[in-house]
Amino acid sequence: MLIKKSDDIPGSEITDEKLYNNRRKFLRGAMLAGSVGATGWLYRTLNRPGDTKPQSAENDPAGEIAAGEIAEGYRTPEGEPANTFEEIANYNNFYEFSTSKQAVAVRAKNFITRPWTVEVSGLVHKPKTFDIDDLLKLAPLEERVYRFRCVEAWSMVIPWMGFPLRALIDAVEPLGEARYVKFITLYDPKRMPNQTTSVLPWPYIEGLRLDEARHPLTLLATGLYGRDLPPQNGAPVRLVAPWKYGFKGVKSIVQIVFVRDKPGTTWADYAPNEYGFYANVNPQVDHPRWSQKRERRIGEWSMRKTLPFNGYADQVASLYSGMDLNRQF
Ligand SMILES: Nc1nc2c(c(=O)[nH]1)N[C@H]1C(S)=C(S)[C@@H](COP(=O)(O)O)O[C@H]1N2
Ligand SMILES: [Mo]
Repeated sequence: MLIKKSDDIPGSEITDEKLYNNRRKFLRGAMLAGSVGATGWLYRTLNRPGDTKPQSAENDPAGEIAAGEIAEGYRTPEGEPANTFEEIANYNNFYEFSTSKQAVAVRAKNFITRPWTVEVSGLVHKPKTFDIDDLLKLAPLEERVYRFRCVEAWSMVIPWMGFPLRALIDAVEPLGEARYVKFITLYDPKRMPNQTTSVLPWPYIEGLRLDEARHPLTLLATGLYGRDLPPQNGAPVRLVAPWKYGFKGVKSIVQIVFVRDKPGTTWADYAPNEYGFYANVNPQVDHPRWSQKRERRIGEWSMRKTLPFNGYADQVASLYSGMDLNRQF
């Protein structure tokens, strides 16, 4: 993982609240209109142009409006406008397609995500293989605007669509011995071309402690900006735990397994001196090769201060009482 330092030029900030509320109104309107044409118009109207050749929402093959509600308490944070669709969909980490963030969208463009199943197994009373469209019916889709902080010290604000992972956990009824949840990405080198290389061990695996997985902030995300996830962002379903570094947010999940012991996870096993299992955002603990005190918000020039737990400390710090947070990346 590389890092680029940006110059310390103060950036002009867009008034978030007003802009977001407008977006929200437009989003509602577009959902009512319910047509791809209206959606294209929505993104042309609201989004700042991207700086590289952007994939626009308009030519996104999955260009459908997903149903959505904005849950109270999940608005864009003060002074932090949501990143544009173009930014979110054209600057990606998804090593199965490319290690170049700007190349992922192009390489993933024709990644087919229907049909798709997610097998949920392990220490549960009701193991089940869900068809993706049944999985989507487990709970109403909500829009959650979350900060997203990559361990490489860049960040975004992303309006996800999805539902709390807890709804799935409740549906399969974990056994008392289940203490961790393991999430596995698709392994199919024909469809994920970089899996023919050994840049990482495949498949990509991540995990959460069961209480983290049940936390109300933890999402299974199936969309962003009110539409299906683009392939490069982890279609058709990926994990989002906004207080953790981005690599915990495993993409294109095909298997979820409830286990007794802490599972091995891709980055923590690959470079244990650099990445940990917990990976809670912590400005006090530098990465061995760079500082984690500040971050570059994509679309801005000056660096922002990184917040403990990425700004979600009030909601999640109690999960870690008694743990030495400075020993968990
Ligand atoms: N399967 C898989 N999931 C993954 C990754 C990956 O390479 N493969 N990269 C992770 C990293 S490092 C980050 S920062 C986020 C990036 O998500 P985004 O491209 O939607 O912003 O996905 C995470 N999930
Ligand atoms: Mo990342």
